[in-house]
Amino acid sequence: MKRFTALLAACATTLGLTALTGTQAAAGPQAAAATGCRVDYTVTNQWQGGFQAGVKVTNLGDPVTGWTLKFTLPDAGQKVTQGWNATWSQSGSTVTVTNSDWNRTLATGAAADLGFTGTLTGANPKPTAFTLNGVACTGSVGGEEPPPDPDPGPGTGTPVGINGQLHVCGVNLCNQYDRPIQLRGMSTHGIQWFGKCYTNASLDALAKDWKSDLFRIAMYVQESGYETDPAGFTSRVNSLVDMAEARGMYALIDFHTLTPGDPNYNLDRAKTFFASVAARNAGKKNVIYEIANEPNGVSWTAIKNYAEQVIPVIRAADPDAVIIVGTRAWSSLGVSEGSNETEVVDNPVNATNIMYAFHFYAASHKDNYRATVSRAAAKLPLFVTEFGTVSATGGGAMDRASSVAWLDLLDQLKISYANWTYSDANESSAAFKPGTCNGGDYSSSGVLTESGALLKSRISTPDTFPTS
Ligand code: IDC
Repeated sequence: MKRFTALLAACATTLGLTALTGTQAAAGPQAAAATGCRVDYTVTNQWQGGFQAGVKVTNLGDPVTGWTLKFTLPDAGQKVTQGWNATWSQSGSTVTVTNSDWNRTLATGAAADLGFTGTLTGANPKPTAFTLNGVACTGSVGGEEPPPDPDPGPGTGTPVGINGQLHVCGVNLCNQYDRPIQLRGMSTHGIQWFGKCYTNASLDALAKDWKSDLFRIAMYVQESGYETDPAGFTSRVNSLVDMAEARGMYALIDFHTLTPGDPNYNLDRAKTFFASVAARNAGKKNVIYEIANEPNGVSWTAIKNYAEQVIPVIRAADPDAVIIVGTRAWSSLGVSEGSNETEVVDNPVNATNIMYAFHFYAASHKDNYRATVSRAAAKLPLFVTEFGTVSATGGGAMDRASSVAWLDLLDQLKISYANWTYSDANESSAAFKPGTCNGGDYSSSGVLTESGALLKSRISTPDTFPTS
């Protein structure tokens, strides 16, 4: 897998990142507006019958407000199936991409990071004839910074470099030295809505400034998610796994079922999705699978039955990865529907190397939930794959006292966690202020919300991963 990644990276360098032409400012007595643009085109992934590409368009002229990018796909078999961060359409071989509201203004030197997945019949020639607002993009390539070397290996300072392939040992998550560890990190918001927040710059900030161990990829199944474009979402998840790997972070692939609450509604989709991502990522050490975000209004028996059908599909392709099973009542171990952990303790999922999810929202879920976790942690391997510092709606005031009590408890029990959300959603659970993802600054304290500041201060303290 390492070799394969290296090959892909090599292809991206030679085939992608293509200089596509610049245009100069018009000179003359009546100086017209300066125009010009550059496009960096990168094939980020390719598979039988399809591919994914990044299109970064940089405005080299005067600032523009409202823009249209056009280009030509040279192979008749290339069809855009899903595009993001703009509105995409195709007519014949011409693709037209129009700004989203949030990126309509491009200052001089500013870039819009776009991307799409496409179908393919044969070769994958790069597009030609890029224009921005009708002007050919002939700007020279500035040269993208290459991503860090993937999978730096044991001994290097990243979380994956130190801990390697994880496994469950007793009620703990253990590293390659068979010692218990705690991973601390952040969850995306729904990637169908907040794709713009997950760029090289934001992932660099997460790995370097936040020193995050973990990046949870929340792939909603409904609400304009996976069910609308299985191939496109699968490929986006895979790209995000690679971006986490390149920075030495664990990637938690979250099959974000929510409504309807019975995961069996999505059983066939789950089998298809996990067969694909498990086969594709089997050789990686940084992948953890979360098979159902929050079952609700459904019995533990039904959830267990779902798990016992999905887990073997993952194991067939990726035998050694840790798998996390959602629990009853929005992954509250049943508490939010009047039950408790005993239903799981008495009737565990019939599989090994698995953990159980526990979720909480600190302003809504307090002492009785903490008591449940304290009890259950002695009997079940728990992983807090999602929690908020606010109310269960994702909004309302942050409850600092309850959040700190929770985080102290998780640290003490070495329970891993991911916080909802690493995004700039207009809700108090988001770590960034609204609008942050329209720019490139994910590092200064001014872009953080109250919740983001608390989480960054907790996550960025040194890890104590045992190495022998
Ligand atoms: C919320 C989002 C919100 C979105 C809503 C419905 O913050 O923007 O409109 O989902 O999709 C969960 C879920 C998670 C929720 C979150 C906050 O796993 O999807 O996100 N929450 O309500 N469980 C408890 C709380």
